[in-house]
Amino acid sequence: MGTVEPQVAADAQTPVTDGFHLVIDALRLNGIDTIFGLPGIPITDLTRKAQAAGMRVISFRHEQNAGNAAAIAGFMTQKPGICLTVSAPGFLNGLTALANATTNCFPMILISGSSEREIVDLQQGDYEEMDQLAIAKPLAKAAFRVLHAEDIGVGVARAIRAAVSGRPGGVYLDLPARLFPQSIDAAAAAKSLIKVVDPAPRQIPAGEAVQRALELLKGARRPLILLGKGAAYAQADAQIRDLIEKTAIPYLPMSMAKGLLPDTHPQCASAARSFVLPEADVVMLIGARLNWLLSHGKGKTWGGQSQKEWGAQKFIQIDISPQEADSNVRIDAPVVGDIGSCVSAVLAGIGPNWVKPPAEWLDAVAERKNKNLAKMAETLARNPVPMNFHSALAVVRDIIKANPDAILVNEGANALDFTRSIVDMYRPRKRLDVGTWGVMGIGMGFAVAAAVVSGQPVIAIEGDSAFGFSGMEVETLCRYDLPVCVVILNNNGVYRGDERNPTGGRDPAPLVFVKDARYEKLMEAFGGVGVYATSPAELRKAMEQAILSRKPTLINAVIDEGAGTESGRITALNPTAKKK
Ligand code: ADP
Ligand code: TPW
Repeated sequence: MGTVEPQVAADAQTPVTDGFHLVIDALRLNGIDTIFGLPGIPITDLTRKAQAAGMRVISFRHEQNAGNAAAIAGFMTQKPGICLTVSAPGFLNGLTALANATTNCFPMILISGSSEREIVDLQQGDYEEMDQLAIAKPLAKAAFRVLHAEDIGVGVARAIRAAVSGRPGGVYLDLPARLFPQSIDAAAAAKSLIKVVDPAPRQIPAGEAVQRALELLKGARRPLILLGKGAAYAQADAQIRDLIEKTAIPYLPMSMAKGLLPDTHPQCASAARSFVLPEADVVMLIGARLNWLLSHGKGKTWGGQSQKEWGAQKFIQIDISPQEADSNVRIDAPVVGDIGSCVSAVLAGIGPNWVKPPAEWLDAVAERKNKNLAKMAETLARNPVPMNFHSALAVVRDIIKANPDAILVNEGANALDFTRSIVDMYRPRKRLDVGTWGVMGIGMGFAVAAAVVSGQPVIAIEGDSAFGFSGMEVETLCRYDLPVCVVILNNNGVYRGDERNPTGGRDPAPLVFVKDARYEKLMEAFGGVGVYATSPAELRKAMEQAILSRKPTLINAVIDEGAGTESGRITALNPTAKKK
């Protein structure tokens, strides 16, 4: 099943092409210029030929990281990110990223080579045999297989449309090994390709839905706007900013919507989150789901234990998926359409006579916010020895402020929660993190893609456990010489590093790692810059240097092993958490 060169046509005058070239041509015709993947049978030659054809081919050390790279490239660009893998094990390694992309509404296409249908379907034990299409289906928004070279154009076009239209998601495209060397008349092949016209059509909301939303907003005494990562994805930044500033309504960004407006914006209510959620009377969700990250729109977070107490809120929800409304609580005014069109339609209804929300509400939000910000400033000003999350992240905060175009990748538990609340973001789509699942392992895949797609410096703030899931990709950072600065907030373990084996036996406790591990040497092994930092001053110097030099850098920022709580801020989901 190795690679086969295109056959010579019977009539040597007729130019022929093959499946390899058609896949590449179909992608390129649709503006896709980068492939994230890992070569092997039967797609080795596809990676070579793609590079020879001028595509950027970024090879990883594990397919999950290539898949995560593709997914976040899709989020950043609105073009489906491509992940290319070999059959069965490579495909399965990529599948976690595909499922995560679907969960997060990121457009990506996982393209995997597969073995022959006849053998797979009779279960005759082919090399890396697996019914990949069937396995991918429940985890993808759509899944397709192409058997004939003349159908490659249609297969790629369908995959692109499925990934980016409506609610974006992960798509699986199965390409059996025998497809690639199939020879086909070049003129017929060219005609079979499809340049997708309007892959993500605008979806205009109904006038009465917009009116319903406007009525609710106008009647609100304590309105709140919640921005989710769908709002960041939509690239309707100017309209969203306009809506917020014209209405003067306080807003709260979800994690990956931070920076859509600068976090320092006077209307940003992030520092008063636990006040505004239960107090608001009308909440307008823009590209955010009422899932666990928003306590399902009910309970204590929203003002009471019983439905009588929390049921007082009214919700407006702008979303492209007509099925999203009422998923957790009643949505009083669903507005279905793409965010650009919906926000523009709402804006058009906000005339010059718009009355700002009552001063009482705005003052109450401001008061709570300022109190919390002052408290935080006090905590950040402390300089404990050893460093803790706060003193290390105060440095990261300054670095991002000075470099607002840098992209921040973030994973861990405490490392995630503290970074989200301490480090302000100033520009849209600059914060990339664990998303809807809170999944560990996105770090290096996201960092590689962010650097490749944007050319901007990337700062990855990683828990030491989180980093381990994709750590081998530091070699990839060095190989492609990417301007990525990885900062490991190293507290010797999962959540923290001070647990002991209660039996007194030889094995360490399940949550702790090797003490004083020298992660920075991993980066040095491949020619990058490694720094061991035990103080905020050392951390600052190393980060500034990394941004300046654009060299792949790994800073092992040693913090107190007793810093951090089990599960970070989501301890409530973990009723048996060990209290310290
Ligand atoms: P967060 O985790 O930030 O709250 P979610 O991932 O839960 O965000 O929600 C994103 C929502 O945005 C999804 O319900 C998705 O359907 C929606 N969405 C994504 N892209 C668009 C778009 N272009 N227009 C409208 N809605 C969108
Ligand atoms: C794929 C469970 C959530 S957070 C975390 C794990 C293992 C690591 C926390 O430790 P870290 O951060 O990174 O050192 P910190 O700052 O708290 O010390 N497997 C997957 N996803 C998840 N979410 C887990 C396990 C988990």
